[in-house]
Amino acid sequence: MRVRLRARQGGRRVDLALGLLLAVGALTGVAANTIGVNWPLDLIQIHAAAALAILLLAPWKYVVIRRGLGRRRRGAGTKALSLALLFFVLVTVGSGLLHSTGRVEFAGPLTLMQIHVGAAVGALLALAAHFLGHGVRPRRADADRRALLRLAVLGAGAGVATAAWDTGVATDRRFSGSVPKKDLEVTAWFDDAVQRLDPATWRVQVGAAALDLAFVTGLPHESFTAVLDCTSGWYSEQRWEGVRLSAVLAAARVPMAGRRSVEVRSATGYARWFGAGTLDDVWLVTGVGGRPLGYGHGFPARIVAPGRRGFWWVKWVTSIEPSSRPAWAQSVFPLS
Ligand SMILES: Nc1nc2c(c(=O)[nH]1)N[C@H]1C(S)=C(S)[C@@H](COP(=O)(O)O)O[C@H]1N2
Ligand SMILES: [Mo]
Repeated sequence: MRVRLRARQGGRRVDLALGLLLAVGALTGVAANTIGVNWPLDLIQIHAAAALAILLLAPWKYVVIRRGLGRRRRGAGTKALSLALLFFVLVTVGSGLLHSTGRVEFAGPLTLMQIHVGAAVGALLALAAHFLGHGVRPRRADADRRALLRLAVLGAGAGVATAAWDTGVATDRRFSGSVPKKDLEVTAWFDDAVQRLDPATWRVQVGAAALDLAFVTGLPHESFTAVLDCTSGWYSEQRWEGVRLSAVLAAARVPMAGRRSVEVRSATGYARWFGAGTLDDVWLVTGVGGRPLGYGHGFPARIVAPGRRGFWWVKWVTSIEPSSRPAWAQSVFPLS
C-alpha cells in the first residue's frame, strides 16, 4: 500500500514536470518562431533543453503509462487520448531534433517544420483534453525540497544534454532555430503562386502616384546585407539593392502626417502593415546579389525588412499605401 502510494505521488510529479516542460517548449517555440530579434537569452537552446528534458523524463513516464494502461477502470477514451498525446510529443520532439541537424528538410510532401508545428498543436490539444479528463493540479506539497532538488538535477541534465547535442550533432542555428542556406529558396507563406509580372506594364501604386519600374529603379539605391529568416526553418544572408520605404513615399510626394502605417500589398493580395515609425528600416528592393530579383523572389520589387521574419518580406509589391490603421492591429501571422 505504501509503495503504491509513493509510486502514484511520483507519477503526479512526473506529470507536473512534463506539463511544465511542454509549456516551456510551446512558449519558447512560438517566441523563437515569431520574433526576429536576438535576445540575450538564446530561445532555441531553451527550447531544445525543454525537449531533451522531456526525453530524460521518458523512463519515469514510461512506468507511469504502463501502470495507467493496465488499470481497468480507465476508459478506452482516456487511454487513446494518452497514447495520442505520447505520439504527438514524440513526433514534435523527434522532428525538432532532426531539424536541428540541418540534414533533413522534408518528410514526404511536408517540411519538417510543418510536421513539428502540426504535432505540437496536436500535443497541446491532447494535453488540454487530458488535463480536463484527469488533471493533475499542483499542490503545495509538490514543491518540497526533494522535488525542487530533482527539478534542479533534471535542469542540469538537460543543460548538459543540450550542450552535447549542440556541439556534437546539431548544425549552426540562428537563435530562431533556423538552419543556414547559401541561396534563397522560393517560398510562400501559404499558397501564393509565383507571379511573372510584366516589367513593361507593372506599376506600384504609392498614394496618388502609379510608379513604373524605370522610376523605381531610378531612385537612389543603397546596397546592404540582410538575413531572410523563414519560419519554415532556414535562413540566408544576401546582399540587396533597394530604397527605404520612407524615400519611396517622399519621392512620390505622399504625406504621412496623421497616418499610423503603410499597407504594402502584393499582386497576390498578400499584405502587411508597417508602422509609420519604421519606414526608414523597411526597404523596397529591386535587386539581390547584383542582379534583378528572380520571378520567384518577387520580381520586379519586394520588401526586405531586416530583423523581421520572412513573412514580412512581401513579394511582387503592387501598392504601398499610407493607412490610418496601426500596425499592431494586424494578425501576428498572415492569414492568407
Ligand atoms: N506575396 C507574397 N509574399 C511573400 C510570401 C507570400 O506567400 N506571398 N511569403 C513570405 C515568406 S513566408 C517568406 S519566408 C519570403 C520568402 O522569400 P523568398 O521566396 O524570396 O525566399 O517571402 C515572403 N513574401
Ligand atoms: Mo516564410
